[in-house]
Amino acid sequence: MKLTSSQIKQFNTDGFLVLKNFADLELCEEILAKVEEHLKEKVSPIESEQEYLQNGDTKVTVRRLRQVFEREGVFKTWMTYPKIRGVLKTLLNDTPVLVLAHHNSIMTKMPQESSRTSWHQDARYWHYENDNLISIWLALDEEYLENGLLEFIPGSHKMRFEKEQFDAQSNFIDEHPKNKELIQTRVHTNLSRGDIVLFHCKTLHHANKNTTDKPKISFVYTTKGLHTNPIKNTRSDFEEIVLEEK
Ligand SMILES: O=C(O)CCC(=O)C(=O)O
Repeated sequence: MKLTSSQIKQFNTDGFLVLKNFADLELCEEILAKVEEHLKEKVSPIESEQEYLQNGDTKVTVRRLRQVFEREGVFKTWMTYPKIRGVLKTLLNDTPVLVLAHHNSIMTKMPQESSRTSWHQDARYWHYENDNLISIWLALDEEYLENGLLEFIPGSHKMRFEKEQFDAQSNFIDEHPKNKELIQTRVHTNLSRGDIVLFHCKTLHHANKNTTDKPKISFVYTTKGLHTNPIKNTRSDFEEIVLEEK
């Protein structure tokens, strides 16, 4: 698939781009069926809500199924989807490479038990020579504000911030006077099954908790340009897969 010049401009200006009806619906359904199995058995590695909140609770509510690439053929099929390769090549201006160290995951928001994800830039814990990294978010069902849809701050991937605007976990502080006005510029687009959002690793985004009675399940993975090297001996220095155009 080829992006239009206005889509390319939109990504470069805003730091994210929504592509509606992108993924095959049958594939989404197959992914969902497998996800349900992994969630039921809490197949590791996972990130739990309790460890994320560091609240000492011994209960385990899955927040994220991690390292999913090798788990199921349909997960691999999505992460190597031929239709997306040209899109990523255009936006990265380089050959896309799958980064298995980060966002190689299924993200969940369980009713009642999910947490809010504060404003942040994904690059906060990543270690690369530059910022040419894009994540791909796939909605596996309806996503809207009440069940924890992602919201973005347009243009934030190009902004410079002071250290004091972030807390100790590198979350962009809601109540900081310098942040409040910017946060008001946030935008969202409701998503349906098969829609994707491509977002730059420095675009500020957040998501509320799920206040509905149905789980929200999404797939998220990260890619980088071939010439964007991880810093040696960091978490980012991990397995990668080159996505040649098909
Ligand atoms: O669904 C969410 O809570 C947001 C996830 C997110 O922003 C992330 O994984 O970087």
